Amino acid sequence: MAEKDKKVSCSNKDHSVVKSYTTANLIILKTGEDKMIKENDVDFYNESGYVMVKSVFNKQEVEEMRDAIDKILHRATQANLDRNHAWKGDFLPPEQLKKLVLKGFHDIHYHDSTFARALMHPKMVSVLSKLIGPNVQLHHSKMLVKPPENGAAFPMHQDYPYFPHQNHTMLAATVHLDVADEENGCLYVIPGSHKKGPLPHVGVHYLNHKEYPISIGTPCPAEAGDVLFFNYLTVHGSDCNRSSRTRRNVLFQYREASDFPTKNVHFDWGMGLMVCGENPNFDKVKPNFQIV
Ligand SMILES: O=C(O)CCC(=O)C(=O)O
Repeated sequence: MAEKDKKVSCSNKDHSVVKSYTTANLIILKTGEDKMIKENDVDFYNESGYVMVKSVFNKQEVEEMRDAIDKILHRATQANLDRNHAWKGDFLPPEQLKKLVLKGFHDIHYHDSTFARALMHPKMVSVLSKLIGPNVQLHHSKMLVKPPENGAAFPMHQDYPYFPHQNHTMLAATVHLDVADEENGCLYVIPGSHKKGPLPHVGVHYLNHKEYPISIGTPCPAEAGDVLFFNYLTVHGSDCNRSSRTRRNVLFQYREASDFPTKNVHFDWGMGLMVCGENPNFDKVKPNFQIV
């Protein structure tokens, strides 16, 4: 008998149906998880610094995250904290820059439990444990909503300068909640750029846009539910949203549990949360910062 069809005794009235349904579901999910990425995907990530994983989240999960984003935006407006988080700088002419809008908020898993579930989703864990290793921690979470017509651009940059770590295991998992393409500002990456190590940025923010225009990157179009994983040394960015469609992403940043920060910067609530495995550093479970 196939494992998924096995009936397991339990005390429910309708026990055989309930339990065999549950067992089958678990097995289907487990099979799906195991198949999330293969060895050659891990090799691709190590060589190229990024990998796109299709259909990590299903339609219902995507819908839940979209609803949660709407609610966060609504509460931000009510709290009078709905700011424009579009990046500033010399990468675009000032008159163009001032029209651009980004709805970006950090710590989204503290705003809505949907994101706490998403960042620990079994399919995410399956990919993360292959790309990072058995012991994975959350670093932070955020949402990036590019509205239609004037959604903000991200000049090419590495994430490294924002939160440098010793072993460079840090990666972003950017979850697409809409179809993303070149028209509505999908992500671009420079394959293999992570191998160059930390690059000089303008301030700490972005790379010289003349040397690194967004157009030199490889576009990463995606469908809702797909997740793009990229190392924090991988050069990436995205163009403006010129379409009539919104582009919503949520981004989780993760690291290996023994990869420690080299600078006292960028501390967020929930940093160090164990996403899978165990913390091998028994004496380092409290964040090293003061509550003000
Ligand atoms: O979502 C995007 O378009 C880019 C986000 C990004 O580059 C970042 O948050 O570092």
